[in-house]
Amino acid sequence: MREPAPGRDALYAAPLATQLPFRFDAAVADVFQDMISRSVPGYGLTLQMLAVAARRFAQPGSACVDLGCSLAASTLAMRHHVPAGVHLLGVDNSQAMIERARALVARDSAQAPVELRCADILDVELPRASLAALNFTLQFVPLAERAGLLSRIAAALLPGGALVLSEKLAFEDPAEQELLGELHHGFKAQQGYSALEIAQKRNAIENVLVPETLQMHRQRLHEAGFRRVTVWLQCLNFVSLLAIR
Ligand code: GEK
Repeated sequence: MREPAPGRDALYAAPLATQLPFRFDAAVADVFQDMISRSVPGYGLTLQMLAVAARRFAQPGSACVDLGCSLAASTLAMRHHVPAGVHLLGVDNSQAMIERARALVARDSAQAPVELRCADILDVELPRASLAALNFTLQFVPLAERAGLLSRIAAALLPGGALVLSEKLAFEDPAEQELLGELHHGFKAQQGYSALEIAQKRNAIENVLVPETLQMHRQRLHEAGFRRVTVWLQCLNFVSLLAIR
């Protein structure tokens, strides 16, 4: 198991000769906790809300699943609040993330069993679950695969089970898109990222992270079989939805 280096993200700090598309490789995994905390307004609160969801929705004899688990932050947020008899499954297709996540889970004090699997969430067989987290992951899944994935999650959830879906948003109104994009960059600047870092990261992530509108998410969740869909957190162009089966 590889111990995660709790590094500060400076991956885009120096001018890059060639700009490669963003990948969840070892360099990103090493600084991921810092990167996501300083890039996603409300990220810490989404983790706190997953703990609230675990208390409300996790049922003994079922699983809580964390799809696109990265360093298992959402898994661990749930793990500390599930009742006895719940097991957790975290899935990520980045080997670098899973290696570091295993080390973090090994150091964690909670008791509920955790399995971390290096796999594509589009292929993995989902266990019978009472709570699922897609915390900033659907945005990396090809558009054509998103509806099928949500239907599979809905089918795996017990009646009354819930999905927490957190995403970066796009807006139909160009002025709203521009304003919230600008404010998001303002947030990143306030978190200590330079203008060069913000610009180089934006170029790297373009076409890798593909955001959609809130209306699209709501509609697709209903079509997948969720009977209640509600926004329970939003900060700028980042939203978290609670969808109940
Ligand atoms: C958190 N949820 O800290 N199969 C498996 N994993 C995938 C796939 C896929 N098809 N596509 C992307 N990933 C975490 C944060 S990060 C969000 C999630 C971000 C994985 C990818 O390897 C990465 O680890 C994660 O999804 C997205 O609560 O970086 O903005």
